[in-house]
Order: sequence, then structure tokens, then C-alpha cells
Amino acid sequence: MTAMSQAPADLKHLYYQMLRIRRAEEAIARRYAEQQMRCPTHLCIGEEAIAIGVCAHLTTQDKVFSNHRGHGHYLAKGGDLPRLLAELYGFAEGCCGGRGGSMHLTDLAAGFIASTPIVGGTVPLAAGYAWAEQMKKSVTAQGGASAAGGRTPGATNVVVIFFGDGCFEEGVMHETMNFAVLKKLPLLFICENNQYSVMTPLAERQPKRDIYKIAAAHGLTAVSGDGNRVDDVYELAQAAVANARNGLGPQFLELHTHRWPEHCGPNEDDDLGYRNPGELAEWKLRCPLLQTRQVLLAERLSNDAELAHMETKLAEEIEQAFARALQGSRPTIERMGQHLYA
Ligand SMILES: Cc1ncc(C[n+]2csc(CCOP(=O)(O)OP(=O)(O)O)c2C)c(N)n1
Ligand SMILES: [Mg+2]
Repeated sequence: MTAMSQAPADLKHLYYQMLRIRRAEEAIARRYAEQQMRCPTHLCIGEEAIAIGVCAHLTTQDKVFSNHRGHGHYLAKGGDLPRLLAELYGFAEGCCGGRGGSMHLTDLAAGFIASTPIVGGTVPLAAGYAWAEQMKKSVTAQGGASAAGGRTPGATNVVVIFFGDGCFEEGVMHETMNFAVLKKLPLLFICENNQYSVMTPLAERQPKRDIYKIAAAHGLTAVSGDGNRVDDVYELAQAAVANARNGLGPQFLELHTHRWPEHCGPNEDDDLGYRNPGELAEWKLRCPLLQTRQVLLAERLSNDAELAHMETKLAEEIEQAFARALQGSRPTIERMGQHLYA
């Protein structure tokens, strides 16, 4: 395994954030068997580098839209962990009031607008939001500490839409790219290409060509990269966010990655045989956390004791988050009519 090309200054922080998603999702998977979380749950274990490498460049004024596999996006954007867990348990204290479960997340204070399970459903919503931002010519109030994406005076807030390779097959995806280019929207399309839509591999669903080149043909600035290397994602996203912020129109990143667990649920499913033999094992060697940890140690940016301390700290945070979530209450019948328009 080669060393990462160029370690971003805050690689340790990026590692910590990825580890936080991993450990939180592992805890969700463990507790799922208790049968108290009753909503379908799509875990992003193996894909953490994309959410973290992209959201590292966003402020709370920037907005994120997501899909069915949204826990990582929500946490990377600063979404509240206890409220995510309470949502999975269906409690009124959940981020969606216990109405939505894992696939309907929102944290407006963090700038995480919405995730929905309908594949492609949030794509035009993100474009609409980006159009509004453009009309308002809103200037991001916060400077953004580590990396605010090369902001210049008059720059706009940006909107990010995360979606999968399966979503790229939806008609609305292409309508939205067309419109985004036409209007030069400050919108980032982040395609998490994990090669599968449920159990069907890409080769059985799309002709052999690069997804990002189709986006480029629509007129977007489009590139592809290794979605399992957080430094790669970080660098590509830095340029893309700066471009979108500074009026250069919509940007498209196709990031290659792999989901480790089953499509939906807390378990492994490699025994089902829809993946190529050895494919999952190969991707596990390319684990985004493992690769980053190796760089941190090799370049003496961290040490075993510090990495162990991160684990302890996260274990405590996650334990406390579950304890808090589990104090939640069931939604009452009186609340059923709220937020409905008829
Ligand atoms: C419009 C629509 N069609 C089908 C489904 C069923 N479905 C849920 S997730 C999914 C796979 C999506 O694959 P991809 O976009 O690559 O995301 P991934 O699950 O790989 O992260 C499908 C087909 C759906 N939710 N919505
Ligand atoms: Mg996919």
C-alpha cells in the first residue's frame, strides 16, 4: 500500500471524524439485534472518507442533502448524534420527531436539510436550494476554520447532494444536472460509486463508461477519485467547493468506494454471492481508516497511545449518546397531525 500523496494538515482530525462514524454505526449494528430500532437502516461502513473529506470544506451556512445511506453525511455535517439515535428508536426527541427513522434525517442548525429514501428524491431539492442561495447571493457568515474552500468576497453558500451510482440511472438526475449547468448553480454533486445498487453490480446496469464523463458531457466540471482515501477526497472537494462558491457553476465528483455490510440492515452478506469472490476482502484492505492510520503512524503525525485515546473518547461519547437517546419518549397521538398539510 502506498503512502498518501500529501497529508492534509488536519489528517488526524479527519481520521477522528471518520472513526466516529465507523464506531457509531458499529454500535447501531450491535444494538439493532435488540429489536428496539424498528426502521430499515442502511449503514455506510467502508465509505466514511467521502462524507468527511467533502464536509471538511463546508460551514454551517452551507447545506447538505442526502439519501437512504445518510448517517455518515449527517454526522459529517455536524448533525446531533443523540437525536439521530433517538430517531432510529422512533422517539419524539429524534431529529425528525420519531416520524421518519434512519432514512429521514434533518438537522437545520447544522445545515443538514434532508435525507429521503426515494432514490433521486433529494437531487432536485438540492438544486432548488442552490438556486435560492444563488438568488439571495448569500454570503457565508462564518469564515470556516480549517478550510472554507477559498472564499472570496461575494461568494455564495454552497449546497451538496450525496447520491449513489444507482441514483445516476434516474431521469431526474440528468434533468437536474442540465438545469444546474444552465443556471450555473453553486451545487456539488457527490456520486458515491460503490459499484452496487442493492445486489446488482454496475456492469449489469450501465454501459461500460465513466459516470463522471457523462456528467462532464452535461457541462459540469467533473472528476473522479479514490473515495477510500480521505486525502484524495479532501483535495478534490477543496477545489470543487471553491469553484462552486466562487460562481464557476456546478461541480461533480465521482468517488469510488465500497459498502461492507448488507445493502439494508446491520449484517454482513458476502455469503449471498452477488459480489465477486474476494471483492469485499480486497476493499477491506483499502479501508479508509486503515489507510489513514498507517499514514498517521508512518509520518509520526500520531502514535499508538493517542489513537487508543481516540477510541476511548469515542466509546464514551457513543455510550452517552445511546443513554440519552434511550431516555426518549414515544410520540403522542396529539402530535400526529403536526407538520401535515392538507
Ligand atoms: C425511486 C426508487 N427506486 C427504487 C428504490 C429501492 N432502492 C432503495 S436503495 C436502492 C439502491 C440505490 O443504489 P445507489 O444509488 O447506488 O446507493 P447505495 O445503496 O449503493 O448507496 C434502491 C434501488 C427506491 N428507494 N427508490
Ligand atoms: Mg451504489
